[in-house]
Amino acid sequence: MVSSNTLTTTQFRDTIIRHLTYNLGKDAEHAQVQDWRMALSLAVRDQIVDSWFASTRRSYEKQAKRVYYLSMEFLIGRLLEDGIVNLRLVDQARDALTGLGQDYDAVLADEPDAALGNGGLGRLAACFLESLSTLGCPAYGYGLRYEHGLFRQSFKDGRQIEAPETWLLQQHAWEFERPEARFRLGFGGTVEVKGDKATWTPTEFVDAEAYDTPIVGWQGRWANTLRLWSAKAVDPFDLDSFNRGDFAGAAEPEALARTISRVLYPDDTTDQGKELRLKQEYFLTASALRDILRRFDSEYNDLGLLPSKVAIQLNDTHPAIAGPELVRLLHDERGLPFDEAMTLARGCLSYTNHTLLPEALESWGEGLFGKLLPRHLQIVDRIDDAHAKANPTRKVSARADGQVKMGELSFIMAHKVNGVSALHSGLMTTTVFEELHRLHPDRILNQTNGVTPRRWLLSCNPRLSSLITDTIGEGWVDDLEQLKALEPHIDDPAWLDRYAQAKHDNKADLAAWIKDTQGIEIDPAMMFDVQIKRLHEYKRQHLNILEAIAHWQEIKANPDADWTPRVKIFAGKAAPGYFFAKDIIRLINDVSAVINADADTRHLLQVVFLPNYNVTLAERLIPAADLSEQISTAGKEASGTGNMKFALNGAPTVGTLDGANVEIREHVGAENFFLFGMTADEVDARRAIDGHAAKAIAADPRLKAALEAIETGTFSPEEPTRYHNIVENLSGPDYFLVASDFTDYWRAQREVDTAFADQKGWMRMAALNTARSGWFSSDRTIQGYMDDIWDAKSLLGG
Ligand code: 26Q
Repeated sequence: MVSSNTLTTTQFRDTIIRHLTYNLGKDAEHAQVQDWRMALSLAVRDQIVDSWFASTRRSYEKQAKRVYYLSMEFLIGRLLEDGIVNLRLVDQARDALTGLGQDYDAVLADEPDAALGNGGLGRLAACFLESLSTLGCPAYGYGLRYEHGLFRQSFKDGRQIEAPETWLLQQHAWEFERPEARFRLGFGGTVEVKGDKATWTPTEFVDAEAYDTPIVGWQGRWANTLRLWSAKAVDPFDLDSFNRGDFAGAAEPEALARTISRVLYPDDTTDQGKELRLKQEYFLTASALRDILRRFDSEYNDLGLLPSKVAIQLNDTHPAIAGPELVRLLHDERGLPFDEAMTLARGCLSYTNHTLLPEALESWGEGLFGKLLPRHLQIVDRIDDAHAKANPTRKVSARADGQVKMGELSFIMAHKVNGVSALHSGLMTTTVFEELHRLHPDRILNQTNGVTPRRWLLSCNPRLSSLITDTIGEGWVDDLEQLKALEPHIDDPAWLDRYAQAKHDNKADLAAWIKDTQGIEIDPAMMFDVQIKRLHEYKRQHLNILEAIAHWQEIKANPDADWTPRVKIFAGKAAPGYFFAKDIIRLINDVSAVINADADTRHLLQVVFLPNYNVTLAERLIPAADLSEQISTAGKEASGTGNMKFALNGAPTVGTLDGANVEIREHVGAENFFLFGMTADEVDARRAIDGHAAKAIAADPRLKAALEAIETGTFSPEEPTRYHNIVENLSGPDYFLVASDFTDYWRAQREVDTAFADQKGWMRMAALNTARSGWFSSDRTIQGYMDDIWDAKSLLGG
């Protein structure tokens, strides 16, 4: 086991009791599970605070360059276990709580997920914060303190139902409110320009108040701050209305102001053009920039030093208004010449692109943009003019066709622009940013995503972690490439048995949990085939369920053949307005009901859709997975990060050559990865073929029969037409080429069956996936950003 902190169990228990008594006002006799959870959290937090202060002090002493990570999303999940694991307090915390008569695991499980993000981009930001602290890089995360995170998902008759997420119902143990850190922000109004001097007079104001959460790195050596902004009314209520007896009216300004940080936009691509969203983006960005300049001013009095002291990373274009806003602060408010302001801003800013999907590239109508941010619209034009002057051959601009294009704006205002996998970064140079790349060939670079091994192996998979540490020591926890040292052990049958035992026990735990929560019984000996991610046509959950249907039909036709038993596990949310994605969820649930009820086949094939996918559910599923489904249409998934978590935890991939799958396959070896499907180049050629879907269906009787089963109501007998829309789409336009990739997917899945039937061979493959996934640590990714983009240094050691 990983060794532990020097704090004794007794000391720790006393601290818990002290918090329970004096901070929560509860006596141990009457304390409920949430009281114990709060007391434990505060006791853990105590241990973080000293390191947090020390880190801040050291950053000032060293006059270090700081990194500011601006993101509309931080998909944190739970923090308690993370803190306990990173501070190496696992034994003390468990013993202390047990000694107090409490169930340690139940106390940890009481913490709600902080679901302040939609999916990959938000979870990446959370992994990055943890790695920044582990590496001792001085950094702040800046985001919004949404009152409601991503909606809670349940199913009614197979259909997705959304309910608000209320993670703040109980007090949030980790944050410190900072009433003194408050900025007033304006919207709307008019601009008066006199020569080079512009004065913006907004008409609407709102205050931003900071809440700080310390983020501790491995072994508590360093802790950075996640600073989330909450919107507050300038005046708590309207006294005039109140005095007139209009109590609702009196409360209105307050309610209106607070809408800005009320709820996370539950869409990860398409929900665009909404005024409130632009307000949220400006609110985050403007508050962060004021805070950054305030901190800079407290240390330096030469704005020329900005790029050497401040690195600002834009997590996608959502905070792209940082470009014009920083120029405005430096030029309008601090009086620097415009060109100099622009140069300094660009020296600080860099931008990460997370998608090439055209519908996900943000743009704002100039009417709306100019109404809310009139001065910024003028500055966007001046940025375009300056860029045009410097690059007379250019054809692109940030403002075009009545729109402000946030991708172009971010590119022009950043000194570095990165993609998130090798394939994706390459595609950036040939597709959306082709023209800008020609003008600035040194600006685009790649930083392949990674995941934090503390959460995604050490903490979520204690059985495998213990085996690894027993075998090679604990150095892997912050140097994940050390997993390579496992390779020689994989040939030792006794070692491989232990590896298999860990996987089996994880599967048995998951099966028991599924039985408890869903009432569905699954046998841990079956293959656990898992696809968990947001619902999206390009991610092709419908390809997976079509294969399940075809597989079921084949088993029914040949019940005595040598089938490899498998359970297909799905989880994921659909954006509330994405009706096609919601239909796919319902179809999977309908198929699940029919197939699981079939006594002839259910020992060979089952389908389970688990509701309310979130970080905590991922932590439960990934260690128990045998097979990782990464089956997006090639060229569409920028990177993926779930794919890395599965490989690390010993689930080989069935996947396309898309995003980071390409690099995973290179690292784990082609023989340990089940490849299928068209490449990104082939995809475009295939789409150009007239009737490509119909041709694919005509050529594959299994696909044809599966679609017919859906179309004739096999899974919706009470409403046979329910899925006509899906069938029509897949037989007609089929933009994401489900039909065209089906036959090869089927082939790959049968190869998976054969491989899994040889359990020794399979476990070898699984263990090789673990041993060779070290490169996918977010520590490696962050070191890459520090070296190639931020020019930031670790302050650990020395
Ligand atoms: C935009 C405008 C209005 C409302 C919402 C949005 C919005 C919100 C979230 C647009 C996109 C997102 C999220 C995108 C995302 O999660 N992308 C994923 O990023 C991961 C981390 O780099 C990659 O691994 C995934 O491949 C990519 O899909």
